[in-house]
Amino acid sequence: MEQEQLTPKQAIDRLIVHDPKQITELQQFKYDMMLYEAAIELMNAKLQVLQEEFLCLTERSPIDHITTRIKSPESILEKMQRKGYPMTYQSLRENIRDIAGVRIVCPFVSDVYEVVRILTRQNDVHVLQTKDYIRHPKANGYRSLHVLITVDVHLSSSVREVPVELQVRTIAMNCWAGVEHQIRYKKDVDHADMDKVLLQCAQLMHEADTALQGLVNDIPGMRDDFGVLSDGEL
Ligand code: 0O2
Repeated sequence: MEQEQLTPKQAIDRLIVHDPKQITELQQFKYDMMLYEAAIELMNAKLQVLQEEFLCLTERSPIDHITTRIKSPESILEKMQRKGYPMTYQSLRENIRDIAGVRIVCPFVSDVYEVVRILTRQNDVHVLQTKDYIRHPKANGYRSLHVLITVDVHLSSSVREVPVELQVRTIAMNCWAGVEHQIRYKKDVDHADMDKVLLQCAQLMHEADTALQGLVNDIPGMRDDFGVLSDGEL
């Protein structure tokens, strides 16, 4: 029999008519997604204001670029399975807190910490958890500062604290993570040295970051604009 072709909207409407339990969850899902989109827009606006202000004051910004994403349904389901969470919508709402993600890429390591300091000082931003994979890199070499925050989203009759995962890293760390992310999906390829080469590359990126930070620290005229990290902080 020929399959009826439905647009996504028609499919959703049909589901709503036929299954009362799924209506609630579907509406809830749409509402939650609206909240995550709003939270990302708010964070984007904050970061753009900071970027503009820094350019105005110092002619350079501690933020090189920003990307945002809403976690894909496949990635959400994969994570729930991997972590052994019950496969229900309620469990998704309780356990998956990185559905809204904002990645901030900075020129220098000191910028990473500076941007996080500035953002988390704001009254409507609340820190839930910090994972510092810069000072404590993952075994594979991954470096990045992860800060799980909530941002206040003002709605028609309430304020919701919506979780957003900030991943803040240098250009070098981002370069490595982007390449590693692509290679990770080719793990079935038989290449004994893959992990070793990735780790070596992560170390090279780290050395580059350390050398560039050293320049910032050593040149007095640059210090005010660029922030300074002491040797022990890298
Ligand atoms: P996507 O595409 O960003 O959704 P998990 O690591 O998922 O078991 P947790 O504690 O939430 O659980 O993770 P963590 O350590 O805070 O990091 C989650 C995210 O950081 C990942 O999201 C990646 O974006 C990034 N990340 C963490 N480790 C690595 C790594 O080794 N390499 C790269 N390239 N990125 C990493 P997702 O869900 O994997 O993907």
